[in-house]
Amino acid sequence: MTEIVALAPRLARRVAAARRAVVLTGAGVSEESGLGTFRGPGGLWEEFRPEELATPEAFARRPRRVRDWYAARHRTMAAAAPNAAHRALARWPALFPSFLLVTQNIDQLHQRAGSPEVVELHGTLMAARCGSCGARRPMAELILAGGTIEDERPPRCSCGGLWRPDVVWFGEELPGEAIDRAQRAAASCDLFVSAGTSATVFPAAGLIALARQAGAVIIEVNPEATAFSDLADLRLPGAAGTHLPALTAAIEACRSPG
Ligand code: BV8
Ligand code: ZN
Repeated sequence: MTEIVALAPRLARRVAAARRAVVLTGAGVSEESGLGTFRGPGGLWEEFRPEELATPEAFARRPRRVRDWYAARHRTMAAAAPNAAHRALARWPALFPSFLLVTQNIDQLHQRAGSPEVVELHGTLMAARCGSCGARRPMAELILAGGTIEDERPPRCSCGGLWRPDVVWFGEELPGEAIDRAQRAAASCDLFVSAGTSATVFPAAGLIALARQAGAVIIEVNPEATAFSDLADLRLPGAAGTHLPALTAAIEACRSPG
């Protein structure tokens, strides 16, 4: 049974009038697909600290350990299926004249749920990249080419560079085109939804304040409060797989003519 989100009349009017919507997602929207979050209980980083593994220094120091961590995450991501949250957001391009889906996730579950266009701020684990020449290849291929377990040296590109996951590590710049596009959209939107993110990693989390400064309606979908919860006009305190389909139905209802 789809839970109903009852939008207060004033909010419903603003949502009905919205023309430029932006949604920012984090690990929480993939949690119901069986993928761990980073900072929640049992999160990916409970046993590891981000500095240990998701940094260029960690990869330089212990390439095999970093590569094995990503190979394990790749296996679970490739086996995961999109959930109701991903499927609901795939309906949003039809709801607004202008819509941008921005994700911090690297699992490509939005694309697999049918979202036609996704801005991936932190890259994707479905691809590997040469750290020197920027060549790309499917991550699955790289894992298969992995080499012996004793081999600490990760596979090298024909140019001599090291193959690595095509993700953005801490201390690395985000892809310029991705973050510029996301910041421009957040700074000019009239509806911004933050779903399944602890809003602790920048510059991604900064998008929420940009939307607020633009005067957008801010909706947060998260069972926990975050540092940005007080900016939200509406907090939906629960799972994205429940609240996003309900919010989508509520928006479809208040935008359909008649
Ligand atoms: C940058 C890819 C410029 C890899 C990730 C020192 C040196 C350098 C930079 C910094 C520094 N100190 C601070 C910084 C900035 C740093 C940063 O923000 N650090 C934080 C920790 C303070 N940022 C950077 O380094 C960025 N680059 O700034 O470049 C620069 C360059 C050089 C020098 C200076 C500056 C790069 C950041 C990108 C890092 N890469 N991922 C990988 O995935 O392995 S970030 C990582 O965290 C994940 O990708 C994830 O996307 C991201 C955010 O996490 P969330 O998605 O929010 O997940 P989380 O678990 O935290 O939260 C889940 C939420 O879901 C929870 O709130 C939970 O309640 C909720 N939830 C749970 N279940 C559900 C749910 N919600 C809904 N439904 C459910 N069912
Ligand atoms: Zn190369």
